[in-house]
Amino acid sequence: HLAQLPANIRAKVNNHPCFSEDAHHHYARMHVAVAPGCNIQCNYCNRKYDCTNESRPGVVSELLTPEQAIQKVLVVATAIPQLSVVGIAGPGDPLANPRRTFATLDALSQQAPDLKLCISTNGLMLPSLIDRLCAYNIEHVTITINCLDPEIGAQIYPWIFWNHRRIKGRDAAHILIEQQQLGLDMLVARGVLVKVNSVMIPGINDEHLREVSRVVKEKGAFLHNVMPLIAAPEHGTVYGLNGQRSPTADELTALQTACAGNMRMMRHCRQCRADAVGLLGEDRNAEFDLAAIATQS
Ligand code: CLF
Ligand code: SF4
Repeated sequence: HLAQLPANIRAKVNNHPCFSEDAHHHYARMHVAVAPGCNIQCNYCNRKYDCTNESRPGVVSELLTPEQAIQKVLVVATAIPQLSVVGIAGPGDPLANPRRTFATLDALSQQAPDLKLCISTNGLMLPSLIDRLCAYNIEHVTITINCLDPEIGAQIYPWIFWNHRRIKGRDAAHILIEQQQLGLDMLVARGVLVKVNSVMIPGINDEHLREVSRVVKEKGAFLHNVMPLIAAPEHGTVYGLNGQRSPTADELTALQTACAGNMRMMRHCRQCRADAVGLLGEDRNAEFDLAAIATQS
């Protein structure tokens, strides 16, 4: 199916393991966990752990400074020649940590210009930071969009932090949704390939996600990745504690198949840690701990 894409798009996805299912057998990605803070609260997230917009809950990644991140990337790039993408996906939201995120992107674009840069965000700060982001020649951005309706959003997001204030409930969801949709439009207008991640939450947004898929496709998103909510009491999330169930594998597949009639769906996501290293589904991070990097660089 890659062959059916226009040449300029094909060139952007053919070595990105998440944006192309074919590429994930041959190309590796690494995440640098430089972004600790977050500007919203999701009911499926416990902030002691990695951002659950991409990661499985209950996972703790070691935070790196931008300087440590660059050192690590240079070491990994030598050790894993298939490395094609460096992503920032947590442990919080990259755009809620602009100083650390942009320092990392800046250094990477200078010191590792052959690696693609990728970020995954909740989208709240996308419109205001898009020009800074696009200055680094970013071709791939993921926005986690769980709903278009503030009534549904209020059941997923208890609050956001916006213009130095905490905003709650429906108003919070309204602002978040607006910024996500605006950010999507702005990225598409700049030629950035956008993947939309959605967390499937039974009884809350499961039916609604078909509409989300249809709308983001219409707006020009390239790929939709519906991920299952993983909720267990021991993760300490609101959903985990209040008994919210996860979808079954069959329910997830049925929704992905329903959306696939219209939209290009990702089905090979591995819900990676914020410090994952290697091919999707393998994690070689332990080979590259900070002590090992310090001796090699
Ligand atoms: Fe990382 Fe995400 Fe970029 Fe990929 S992961 S920031 S788009 S380079 Fe990929 Fe991992 Fe799924 Fe994410 S398999 S969790 S979709
Ligand atoms: Fe957690 Fe990520 Fe949601 Fe922030 S955006 S609350 S880190 S899942």
